[in-house]
Amino acid sequence: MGKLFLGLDSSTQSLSAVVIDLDARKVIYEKSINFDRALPQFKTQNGVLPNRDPLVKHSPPLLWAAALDLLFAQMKKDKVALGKILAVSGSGQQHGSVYLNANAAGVLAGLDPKKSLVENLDGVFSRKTSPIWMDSSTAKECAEIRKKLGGIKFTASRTGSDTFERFTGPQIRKFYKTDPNAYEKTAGIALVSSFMASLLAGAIAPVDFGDGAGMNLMDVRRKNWNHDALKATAPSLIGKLPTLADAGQVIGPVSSYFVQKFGLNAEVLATVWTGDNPASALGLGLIKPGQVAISLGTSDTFFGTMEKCQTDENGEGHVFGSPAGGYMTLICFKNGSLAREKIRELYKISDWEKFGNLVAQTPPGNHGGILLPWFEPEIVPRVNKPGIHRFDLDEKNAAANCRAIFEAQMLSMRLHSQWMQVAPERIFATGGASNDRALLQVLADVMNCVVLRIEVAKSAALGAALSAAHGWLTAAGKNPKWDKLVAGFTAPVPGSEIRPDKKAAKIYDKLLEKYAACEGDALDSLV
Ligand code: XUL
Repeated sequence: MGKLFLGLDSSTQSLSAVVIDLDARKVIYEKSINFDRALPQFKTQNGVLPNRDPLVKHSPPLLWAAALDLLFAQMKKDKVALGKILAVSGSGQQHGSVYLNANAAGVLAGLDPKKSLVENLDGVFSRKTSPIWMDSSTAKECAEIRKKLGGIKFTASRTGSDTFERFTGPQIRKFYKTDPNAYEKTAGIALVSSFMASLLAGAIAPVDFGDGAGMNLMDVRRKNWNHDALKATAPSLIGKLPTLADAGQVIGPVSSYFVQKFGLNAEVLATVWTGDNPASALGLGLIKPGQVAISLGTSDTFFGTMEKCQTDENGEGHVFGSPAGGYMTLICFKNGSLAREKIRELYKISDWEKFGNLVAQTPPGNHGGILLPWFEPEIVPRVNKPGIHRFDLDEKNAAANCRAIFEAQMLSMRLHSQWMQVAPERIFATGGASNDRALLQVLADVMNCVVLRIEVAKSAALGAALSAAHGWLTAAGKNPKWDKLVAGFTAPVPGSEIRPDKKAAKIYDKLLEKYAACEGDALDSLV
């Protein structure tokens, strides 16, 4: 058995573990605890507490702590060699925040293994529930902070992103405005990632530069708290925020709670966690500037790595610190598979193969037909009034509409990622819809770039395990190299390479201009 590292991922609906054997370059164990099913006493639906206001999305932080106990118990039951693990790291759903009172640090330092984590944490919260990334109830606070920081461009260039409803700063401001007493009693504010790391370390953990950039509070270039942003958010905030650090940096030995209760070695290192997207980027092997992955899931996400910090003047994309050094960008298109499925339903197409055949019956460029598929409110571009818009496209022509949705989504990605100034050599595609070769061909042609499919189950937890390995090796003075670390864990699916068709690529260069004009017209009509 080689060197073992544990990566955890605390996501919206579940807590997952991945154990890697670094020397064998293998994932040797993986497991997930589904919150709703395993911990029904917290009464969550898909990990979120029901609320009368559809914009408010909170979760109980104790649920995450209870899941950590359950997951370790499960690993012990499954006879994972917990005593051989050298370091633990993790990732959390981004932006969510946990509010701790003055008792927290003491309680964390003395976690009692005779009690559960939930029992231990009784009385450490100044706010019972945590707003999470799905919350969109802070439009007012976003506008207030953005205004104080000098508008979209300045907010984005300082903090890495324009203010967004789900980001932590606007959420903190709303808490301060609606419950100033509880805000005052808050001694520490953690992210989901740093809260979980604090449990493992038995001490208040730092926030890393990846997840920290999802708060609208960190200076993304200097990598420290930005005092103007803090001032625009809430009073006395600096005293409530943890320090900032690199993901994977050693915090100290793991709390004796986990040693005594689950048999971890007393020398296991607890390290700084990061956000699930930065961790996923690592898990997908994105470690060099210019590498791009596109995750085609419920929503479509565009990830890219950059050496220098380049922020989006239009405020649509985000820049986070990358755990592998440098920066990563993230652009989230909400109407991903959701919109593709809606078109399939609309034209009563029974499966994706038939859908792909219809796409193949139409030429690249679709004779100039454009479809804007905003079935749901869209993040990029910002659309609050959902609806679909057709330009030079016959609604009755099923094949043309199937091609049009693929083309519109890929053209939108190209258009809205131009600010990154990254010309990728190849693009990795992942997520459910990356099985669809017709879609990937459109992607390759629109981007004029080779596309390769990559399949990594639990990419965030794998990235976290790699981050733990990096932290441990660094602490041992070994100067680990990221390309060597990730090698062997992530590889493109053999035979999945799709090359761009040069003729089609030229057609899309032209169509991009038309797409941008149509998008502009549609957005104007919504104002
Ligand atoms: C990223 C974001 C989501 C969450 C999901 O900005 O809000 O991807 O991180 O867990």
